[in-house]
Amino acid sequence: KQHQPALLWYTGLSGSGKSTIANAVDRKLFELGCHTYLLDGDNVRHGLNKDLGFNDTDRVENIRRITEVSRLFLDAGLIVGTAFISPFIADRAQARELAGEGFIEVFVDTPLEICEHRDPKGLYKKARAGDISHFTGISSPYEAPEKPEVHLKTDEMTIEQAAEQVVQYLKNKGMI
Ligand code: GGZ
Repeated sequence: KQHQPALLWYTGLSGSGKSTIANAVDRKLFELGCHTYLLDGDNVRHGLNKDLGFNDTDRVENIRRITEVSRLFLDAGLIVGTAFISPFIADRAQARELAGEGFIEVFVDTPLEICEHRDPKGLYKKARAGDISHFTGISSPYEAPEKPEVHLKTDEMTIEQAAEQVVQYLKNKGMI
């Protein structure tokens, strides 16, 4: 199937569901015959960016490298997904600028209370106790998108519905 290169830039808090939704979208796109690649903490923070932590400077560098790698995959014609908190508006704006036409900001909008209640890795608990510093939403800021292309209010929908909303956006724009 023919499709345009695109960058699905997921952003949201830790535990918001970015990776889960991005994986569900990836599966749907694969079934539609699209050529995709997903960048997330598992394949980037543990490899290319394992020298980086979570202070502001390191997060900026994390997102800068992810943006550059995404560009390479865009050059190859893929539909790229990136699932990182990417808390700063300026860094997402930079990604938007470098990616051009095909940039799609996907706001995985899960309220902090819900993320903290889920706390799958116990990180919020540790952050509240002061055992993890610079934790997004607790001791480090999250700057929500002002005009995301796709706004997923995850407390009102299933993973399946969220993924379908992203795929529908791509279809409506004639990108797939
Ligand atoms: C936020 C942290 C932190 C701190 C470790 N703040 O839920 P997770 O575990 O799997 O996802 C979080 C992930 C965030 O990495 P990103 O590369 O997406 O962040 S950013 O875009 O801001 O650079 C969380 C874990 O790493 N983690 N310490 N202090 N999340």
